Amino acid sequence: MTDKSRLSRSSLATLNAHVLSPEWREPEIGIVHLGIGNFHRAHEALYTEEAMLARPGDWGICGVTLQGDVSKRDALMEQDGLYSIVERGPDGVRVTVVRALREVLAMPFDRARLFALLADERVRIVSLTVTEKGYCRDPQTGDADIAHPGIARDLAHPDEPSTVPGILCAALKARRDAGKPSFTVLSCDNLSHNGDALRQAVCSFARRLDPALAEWIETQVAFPSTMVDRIVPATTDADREAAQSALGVWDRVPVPCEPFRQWVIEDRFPAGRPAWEAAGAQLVDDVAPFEVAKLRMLNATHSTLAYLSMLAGFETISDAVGHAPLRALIHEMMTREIAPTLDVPASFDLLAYRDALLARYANPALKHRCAQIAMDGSQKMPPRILSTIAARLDAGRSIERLALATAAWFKFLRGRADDGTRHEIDDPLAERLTKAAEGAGTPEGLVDAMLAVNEVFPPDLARNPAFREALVRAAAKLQSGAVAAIAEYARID
Ligand code: CS2
Repeated sequence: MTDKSRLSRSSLATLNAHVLSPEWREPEIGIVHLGIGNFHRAHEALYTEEAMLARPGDWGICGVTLQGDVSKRDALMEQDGLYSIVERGPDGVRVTVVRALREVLAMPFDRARLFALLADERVRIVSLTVTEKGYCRDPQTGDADIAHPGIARDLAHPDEPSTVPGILCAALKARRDAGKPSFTVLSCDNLSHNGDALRQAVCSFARRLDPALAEWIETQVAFPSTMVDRIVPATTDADREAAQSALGVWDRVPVPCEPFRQWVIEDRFPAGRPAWEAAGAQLVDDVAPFEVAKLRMLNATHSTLAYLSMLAGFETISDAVGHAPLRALIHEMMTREIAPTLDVPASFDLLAYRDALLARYANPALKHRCAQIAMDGSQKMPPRILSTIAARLDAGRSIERLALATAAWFKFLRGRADDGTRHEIDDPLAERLTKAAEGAGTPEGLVDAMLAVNEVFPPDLARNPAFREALVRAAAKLQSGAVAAIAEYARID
C-alpha cells in the first residue's frame, strides 16, 4: 500500500474536506494517556481535539498501552497517530479524523520514553482509561492490593513499574525530586468517585515506599473525578470499510461509536487544562451525582442486559432491548429499583435519562456485543449493581430485578448459554469464580458458593438474609431458562 492510499499525515491533503477541520495547528504533547483503547479515542481525544480547535494550546496526546500491545502502537504510529471516528446513528454514519494523538507507546518496551515524558513539565495531565481492574485495588480497603502480583513486583522494583499505582508513583517521585510541579491525574474509568479511588490507590502504594512522597502526593497532586459516557464497541471490518468510503484512504484502526457523548469533570486542574467546555464538556464542582447515576442506571442495565442475553442467546444490546420483555424488565428496574436510590439535583430528570438510555440501546447501527460488556463482572458488579442492592436493603425495599441480574451473572459464569453454546469467562478472578459457579448444583448451593467470594461481596451484604433469599429465588427461576425468567420478572410488582 502506498503512503497516499492509507491515512497518514502525508495523505491528509487528499482527504475529503468534510472529515477534517481546516483551522488546525499541530500541538506539542501536553497529555499522557494510560490505556489507549477505543473508548479514549472516541471520547477524551475527540473532546481535546475540539477544545484545541476552539482555543489552540499544546494539549497533544501521547497514548500508552500498558499490555505491551506493540501491534496497536505500530498500527497507530504507521498512520502518524491519525485515525477516524465512525459515528453510527440510527440515521446514518458520520466519519471524522482525529489529529490530537501525537504519539503511541507500548509498555514495557517504551519505558524510557514514557518516563522522559512524564518527567517533562510540559506534560500537565496524565489521564487514564485502564478499566476497573487496572487500579489494582484491594476491594475491601480501596488501598493498592499488596496481594496483587503486579503491585508486589512494583513494590520490590519501584524503578521498573508496570502497574498504574507503580507508574504514577515513580513519575510523581521524579517530579518531586526534581523540584518540578506535578501533573494532574485524571481517571476516566467507570468507578465510583474515580479520582478519590485513584488517589487512595497511588498514595497507599507510595506510603509503603516513601511516606514523605505519599504526603507530597496528598498535598500537591490533584485527582479530579469525572463521569465519562459514550458507547464505544470494538472495531470491525464494517467500520474499516465505512471509514475507507468516507475518507478515500485506508484506516486500519477506526473507532465506531454512538452519536451521544457526555463528559462531566470536576474542575481542579492546577497545571491547566484544554478548553474542554468548548467541546461540550460540563465542568462542575462535584461530579458524584452524575457518576453514581450513570453507573447505577446505564452501566447496571448494560450488565443486566449482557448476562441475561448471554444466557438467552441475544448477541448485541440492540437485539437484547428488541426483546420486549427484556426491555420492560430493565425499564422497570430503573424506574422502581434504581432511580429511587439516587440523590441527584432537582434539574436531573431521572425518568427522561432512563428513556434516553433505552433509545441509545435500541440503536441498531451500533452492534455493541453483549460478550464485550460481560467481561470483568467481578470488577463491575459491585459499583454497578451491588451498591444499589445495599442501598435498597438498607431502606427495607425490594431488590427482585437486581437479584435476577446478579443470579444471571452467576449462571453466566458456568460458561454455557441456555442452549448449551459455550462462552469464555474473561475476568481477573475467572478461575475462582468459575470453580464456585460450576461446583454448586442447587440454586442454594450456587448462591452460597458465590456469596463466599469476598472480593466481590462485602461481608454485611453476603450475610443479609433478604439478599440471599432473593438470589435463590432468581437462581431457581433461571433454571427454566433466561427467557422464561425474563418474562416473569418483567411482570412482577
Ligand atoms: C459498558 C461500558 O463495557 C461495559 O461494561 O457498560 O463500557 C459502557 O458502554 C460505557 O460506560 C458507556 O459510557
